[in-house]
Amino acid sequence: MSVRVRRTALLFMSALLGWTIALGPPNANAATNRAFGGIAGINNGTFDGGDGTGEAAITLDSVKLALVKQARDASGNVLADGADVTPGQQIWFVLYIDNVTNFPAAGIRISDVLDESEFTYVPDSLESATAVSGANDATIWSRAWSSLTDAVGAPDDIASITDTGGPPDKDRLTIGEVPGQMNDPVTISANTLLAVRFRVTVD
Ligand SMILES: [Ca+2]
Ligand SMILES: [Ca+2]
Repeated sequence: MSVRVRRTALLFMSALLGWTIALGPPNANAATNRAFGGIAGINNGTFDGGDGTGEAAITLDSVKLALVKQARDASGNVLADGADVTPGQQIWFVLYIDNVTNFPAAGIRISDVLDESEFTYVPDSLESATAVSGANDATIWSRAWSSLTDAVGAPDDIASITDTGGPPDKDRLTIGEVPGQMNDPVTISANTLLAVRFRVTVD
């Protein structure tokens, strides 16, 4: 058991390091853009008041959205970090992003590499669901999940999983328009949580 616990904990850590998440326009930190312009043909850098004393400024506020990854048992119970799992057992991995803002988050891209020394992907187990922002673990699990194809497709949906080497099973999950494995673009509506899940067998 102790060996398994340690290996699982290491996997979580390596998986965390391996993730990349890229967001569209909302990912920039707050910034102020100043427009240069003038009144009556005088480029004095002001639009405010029309008297030449103001300053045209637009402040863009944004937040960084966190990617959460959970391991869950067959019933959807979240497994604690380093929880014991047994060879042959099937578990779920759930990835979700909660867009807590009042604006859509466009250009979401996620890449997640499965550690094939620990887990084997269960074919055709990719699914997605949405929930209201702030939904708890049980609510997320209870949502209506829609099947996604493993294939990259034309692209045909927002996610895919491919075999990049090692064992002949699929090991690289991408969500959104990830270069080299392009899926449909992903935009998460305001105040909405997007979750993707897939099943694996513990090696
Ligand atoms: Ca697909
Ligand atoms: Ca593989």
